[in-house]
Amino acid sequence: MKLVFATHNKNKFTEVKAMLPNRIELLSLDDIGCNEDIEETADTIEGNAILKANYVRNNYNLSCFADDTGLEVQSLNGEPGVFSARYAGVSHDSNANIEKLLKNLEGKKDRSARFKTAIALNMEHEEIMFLGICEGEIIKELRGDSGFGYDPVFQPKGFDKTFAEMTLTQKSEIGHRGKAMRQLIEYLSK
Ligand code: ITT
Repeated sequence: MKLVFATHNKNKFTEVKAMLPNRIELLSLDDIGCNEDIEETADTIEGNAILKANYVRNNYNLSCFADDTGLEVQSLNGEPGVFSARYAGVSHDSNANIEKLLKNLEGKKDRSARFKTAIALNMEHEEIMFLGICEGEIIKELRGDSGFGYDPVFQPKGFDKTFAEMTLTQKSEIGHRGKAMRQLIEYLSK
């Protein structure tokens, strides 16, 4: 079975590919010749996942899924949320995003946060959404150099390591993307 994963984020692609059984051949946007930046104009994480999956389905007529992920920080009213990639203004500058996040949390007692992943699957006659949430907190300094994005400052609940201090397998076992992906895999195996 061939399935396109509609992402330009190579770290996400690596995480997802490592979880999928061999019988699913995962294609990247590069593999199908899609170099466009798919616009994320929805105001929810779920909405943006649907936009990305629909874009590939409508333009390339291929079965596809897309992941949209956001970091929701309790004491910042759910920010950066849907703006996680461009929190500091420049899209995908993780260092600037983390710097802004730590600054906005200065002096706040409540540092609880959660990652939320929405995976939208779009196959012929089937459009389904899978959600994965991982609760945790934002620590005060950066720790670890694995992973990507906000991983160096996110410590999942019940662990004393950040995601950036974990292996890919550990992160996937407890993380938001892993939770959503396992539902997708179960659905595809039916
Ligand atoms: P695509 O839209 O091409 O999939 P993206 O990087 O724009 O890639 P998102 O909009 O879903 O992906 O993600 C928003 C940002 O949230 C992303 O740029 C990262 O900084 C951060 N992020 C997403 N997943 C993460 C994870 O597992 N760990 C840490 N940060 C993550």
